[in-house]
Amino acid sequence: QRSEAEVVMISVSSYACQRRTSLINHNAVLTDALSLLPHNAELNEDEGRGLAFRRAAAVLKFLPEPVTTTTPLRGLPCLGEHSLRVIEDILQDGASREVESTKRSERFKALKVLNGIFGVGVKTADRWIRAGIRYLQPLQGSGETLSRAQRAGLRYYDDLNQPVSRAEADAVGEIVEKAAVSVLPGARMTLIGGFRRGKLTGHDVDFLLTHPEEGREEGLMPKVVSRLESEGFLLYQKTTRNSYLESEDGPARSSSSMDRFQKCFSIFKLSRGEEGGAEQTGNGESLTPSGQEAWRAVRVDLVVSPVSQSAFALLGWTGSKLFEREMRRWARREKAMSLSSHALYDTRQRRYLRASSEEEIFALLGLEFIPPSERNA
Ligand code: TTP
Ligand code: MN
Ligand code: MN
Ligand code: MN
Repeated sequence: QRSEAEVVMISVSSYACQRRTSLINHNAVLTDALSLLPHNAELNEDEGRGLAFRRAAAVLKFLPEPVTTTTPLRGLPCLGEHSLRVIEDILQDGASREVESTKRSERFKALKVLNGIFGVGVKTADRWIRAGIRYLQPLQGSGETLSRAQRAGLRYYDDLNQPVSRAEADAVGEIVEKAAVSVLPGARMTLIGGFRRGKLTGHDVDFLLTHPEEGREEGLMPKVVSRLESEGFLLYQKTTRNSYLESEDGPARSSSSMDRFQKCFSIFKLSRGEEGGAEQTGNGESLTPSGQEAWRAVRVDLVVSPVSQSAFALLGWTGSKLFEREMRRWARREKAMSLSSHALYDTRQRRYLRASSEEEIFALLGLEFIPPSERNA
């Protein structure tokens, strides 16, 4: 009979993109605790350490059973001394002193509130905290100059911190698809992000738009956005060129393809109750019979991709973020390739590798295909 340690050690790759991570997490108590620590590490501008905690949590998420002792964990990848100490404390004492004192700290509490504002990143939150701003009320009276995004984030703070349900995601999908097809017949919409991975709730809803004929998708985003705007569905929107690409290390890509890759970060006005119905009351003040407001604000991300890049866009926008990160690490370190949401570049052959499906991309990278529902690392 094999020991527990052996069974576990045989099957755990250090790359999350080689592991099948479903939504069933047998170690949520431990991963919840570990996931607080990256927050803290990143706040102290220690991104490497933050990533280490994320990787450790991802290994625990993958395990087929609840962990009861740290013995079988020794020898697993990504679990460093620090993570093991936190796990051991929780298993022995029911809580980790480090995690509990983090949770109690004023700094952490303030970070959670301020970081929960749409448009506020860790750096801004940190600056505000150092200026003595801890909560929403003081921020509003502080004289800090807020961006348009941050003002919208404050206005819809409660709604945006309320998880989005699958029914709401589908309702938004119907609205977006109708708008896309009406401004560009034949346009295709795909649900991406966490909901494509099977999550039951999300912090937003993400959609990929494309058209089967290359080039027809050009200019689609502004058209969709103004259609949605004229129909009264948008409380906020910011359309940008894809700057995500530029921040990645990789070979320079032709600017023509970059110009076409557009995304829109938006806040939708979604009517309550009759999800699925795309009807808009037009009266923001009206209440439902139960006394709720008749609509709520929902964060929605849209991205438009030319069909030639749509497999890469689909893969890159399905997540999880750690899974994506690990795929790029695998590509770079093990295959000397550069993967982005646009393309796969082989640095030895000095050429781009084409792919028209996610399956092909995994194959080009020498990876076993992992379906979206098992990318929840
Ligand atoms: P998110 O919507 O941030 O995350 P999620 O959908 O996995 O989870 P949640 O329920 O919290 O919304 O990001 C989805 C994917 O989009 C993620 O894999 C990263 C990718 N992405 C980009 O590729 N470029 C971008 O500019 C952004 C914002 C996200
Ligand atoms: Mn499992
Ligand atoms: Mn999302
Ligand atoms: Mn998103």
